[in-house]
Amino acid sequence: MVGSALVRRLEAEGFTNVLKRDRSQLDLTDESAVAKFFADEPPDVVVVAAAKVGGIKTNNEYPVEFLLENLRIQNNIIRSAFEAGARKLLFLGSSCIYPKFAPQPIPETALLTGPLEPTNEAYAIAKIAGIKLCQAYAREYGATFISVMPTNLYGPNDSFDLETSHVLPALLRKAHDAKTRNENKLIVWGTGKPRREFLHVDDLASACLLLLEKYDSPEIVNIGCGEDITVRELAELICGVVGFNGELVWDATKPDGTPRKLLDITKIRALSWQPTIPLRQGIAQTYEWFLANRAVR
Ligand code: GFB
Repeated sequence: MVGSALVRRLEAEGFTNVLKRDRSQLDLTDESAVAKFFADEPPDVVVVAAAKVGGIKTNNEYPVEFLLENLRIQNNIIRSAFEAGARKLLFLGSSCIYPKFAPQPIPETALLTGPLEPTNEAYAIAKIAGIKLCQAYAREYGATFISVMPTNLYGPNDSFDLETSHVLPALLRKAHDAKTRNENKLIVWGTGKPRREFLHVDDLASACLLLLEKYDSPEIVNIGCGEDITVRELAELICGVVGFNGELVWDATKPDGTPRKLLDITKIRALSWQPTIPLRQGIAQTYEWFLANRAVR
């Protein structure tokens, strides 16, 4: 989702020299394959958008895979980028790197000030290792390797798998399925009380391009929209967009996760960036994409 949004944005800006490989062409967990790719076609700028990602359930159930795959992917890319002489690298982290009970909105300085949320600790630890590796290359070798921390993202090319996806695409699909099957109930995980901040992936892409042009510090930068809503409010918003009028049923056997993770975006705003896609509009656009590309009719 993030990689394709970046490519869309770069191509819209007129770049014709974007090097991309999909999973079938290059296995990023394969150290020698990644080293060969970078040696054969040394890039000027590198964005580490690839990662094993997923929602609360799969993060919680597969900590080994989230740790190992993410460490392998990011270590291989960051190291090979440096060896190949890349001028700049941007590493994508996540808002889950911050402590479970961080002050809200969460400033970048909250990193490593308290215990993590257990449901995504493995993923968070891998992402923190990625940030630290970029900062280590900057300190030890003077590399311009920067890191950004996006809030919960959504948009075209997201995963809509009901078991492994994040809340927004999962609820879009559940509401769509319930509507098309004429069901009157929609099951939502947890209590509906946790608060989450959602950013359209095209807004993330514009922030990344700006930082690639204007920001060289190894200090991390948050990227969010500055507002959060409860999971219940999100579910109601999605039902409105999809046109599902049934009842929400809460499944308390599923975890809530962290109570709140609203990012402090003072730093990126100071660089004259701001999000442009309001949540309702972004959900409507993502639903259209889902209907055209993923929905089973
Ligand atoms: O988006 P989500 O899976 O992950 O869940 P996190 C957010 C909230 O939505 C939780 C609730 O309180 C879920 O219980 N929820 C309600 C649902 N219904 C559903 C549903 O059908 N599917 C899903 N997935 N959730 C993730 C981390 O945390 O955030 C990742 O696990 C990553 O590591 C990502 O950092 C940004 O927001 O809790």
